[in-house]
Formats: sequence, structure tokens, C-alpha cells
Amino acid sequence: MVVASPTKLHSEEHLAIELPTVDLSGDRSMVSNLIVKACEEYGFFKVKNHGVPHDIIAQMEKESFNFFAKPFDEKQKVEPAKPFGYGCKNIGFNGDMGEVEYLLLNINPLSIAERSKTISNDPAKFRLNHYPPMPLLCKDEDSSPCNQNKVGFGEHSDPQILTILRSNDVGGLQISLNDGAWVPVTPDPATFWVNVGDLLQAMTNGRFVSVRHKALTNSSKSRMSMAYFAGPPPNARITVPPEMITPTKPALYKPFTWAEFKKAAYAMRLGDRRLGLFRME
Ligand code: GA4
Repeated sequence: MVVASPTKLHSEEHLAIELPTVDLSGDRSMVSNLIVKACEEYGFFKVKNHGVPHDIIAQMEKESFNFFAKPFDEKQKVEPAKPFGYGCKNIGFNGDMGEVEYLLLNINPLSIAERSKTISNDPAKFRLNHYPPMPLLCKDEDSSPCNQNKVGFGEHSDPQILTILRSNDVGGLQISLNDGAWVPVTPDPATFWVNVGDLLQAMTNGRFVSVRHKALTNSSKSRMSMAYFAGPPPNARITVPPEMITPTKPALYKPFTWAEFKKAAYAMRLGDRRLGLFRME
């Protein structure tokens, strides 16, 4: 893993840093150590040599572009994304909007359970996000010129345990560091990104960080991302292993179930800090 020292980009206030990369073909104990360190420092890392064949990924990307290239009326014939289907601009149920269209798909958990030997009766979520190009030179509503990338998917953390994300070669994803600075993530279509979700932060008593992230649109190219959200069964109780609770690190969160957490998440806005609801007084 290489973590380079931060360097300033000339036109933006963002820092460009090299994020942790984990080579899954490496020695297992080294791989676990790298993952733990990355989850503590950033809640985010890149995975290479993940074993998913390139042609399968390329085919998925092609089919996704084919779908989003259809006329709007055609796309709307698909069920609305409530809970699974096609959505455009509207995210969640509380008025959040972004320059994104998407498909929220339901993955048969048994197909994953067969491989992982775990049983879950909760539909696992898979998301295809398409960010159409948005020219930079535009007029705001008050007709002052603006020269900024638009928000495709606003700032948020993922509620689940972890997310596996892959995008095409168009940038736009940014992650938030502990100090609140936004860091652009350089696209790398051959790799997957993994990020810690809210549940994993709770399960590790705050040791792993549920990284806040957002996606901006590109001025001239379409960005396509695919994300798999790994969550537990609805009645799973989210607790911390007792050895992670010590006098110096008392329990941060009350125990809760995934169903309770999901209900809270959907009642809130995209950017809200949901874990705050479950913090110990
Ligand atoms: C963020 C991660 C996933 O994209 C998602 C999103 C979900 C949605 O788009 O319906 C949520 C959002 C996500 C977090 C809070 C709630 C739920 C929109 C929203 C305002 C599919 C998920 O599981 O949580």
C-alpha cells in the first residue's frame, strides 16, 4: 500500500492523495492488515486482482449504457425505484435530488448465500448509476454564470455493512476525510472500491469509519457506476464484540436491528448522520 503525501490541485480546493490499494492476490495476513488500516484511516480502499473477469464487467457496462440510452418514456415503463426499479433525479423519499438516473435492483440473496455459506432472507441491493454529462458553463436561476460541476449524488454515507463499487473511466466520486476535506477519487475501471458503511462503523465501535462520499457530474462525459450494498438479514442485531469495548473505549452505540436502522434511514434525508440516532447518551 502506498499513501503519498497530499498535493494541492491548482484550480480546486481539493487534495489529491493516493488512496490505499489492496492486492487480493497477496499474502492473506498482509491483505487483512491493509484492509484494517484502510478502514480505520479512510473507510475506503481500492481492490485489485479481485478475480471478476473483465469481459463480464464490460458486458454489464455496455448493457447499462444501452438501457440508459433509451428514451425517457421507455425507461419509465420499468417499475419506479420504490423499492426496486428505475429512478431519475429523485433520491430516497424526502426530497433529495441529484443529476443522476439509476436502476435499483434486487439480488437474490440465495445466489450469494450459496457461495458465502450464509443465509439471509433480505434482498441484497445492487445499484446502477448513470450521470449524464452536464456542461460547466451554465446560468443559475438568478442568471449569474456558474462554473462548477453539478452534484450527481449528494453527500452521504452508506447505511449497510459495506459497499463494493466500480465505475467507468470518468471521474466524479469524492470522499470526505476526517477533517472534512473532499478528495477526488481517480477512476480506475479495472479495480473495485470498497467502502465501510454505517453498520460496520457501529459493529467496530467506531474503529472503522463509514466514509461520507458524493458524486459530481462530468462536463462532457457520462459516468456509470455500479454498486453492491452488503447488508445483514432484517432481524440481525448490530452489536460490538465485547473485546472492543474497554474502559477507555466505552460502547458508542445502543444495539439495534438492521430493520430498525433501515426504517430510520428512509425517514431521514440523504446527508443526515443516521448513526447519531443510536448513540449512547
Ligand atoms: C445510500 C446508499 C444506496 O445508494 C441506497 C440509498 C437509498 C436510496 O437511494 O433509496 C437512500 C440512501 C442510500 C441513504 C438514506 C436513504 C436511503 C436514500 C435515502 C435518503 C440504495 C441505500 O441503501 O441507502
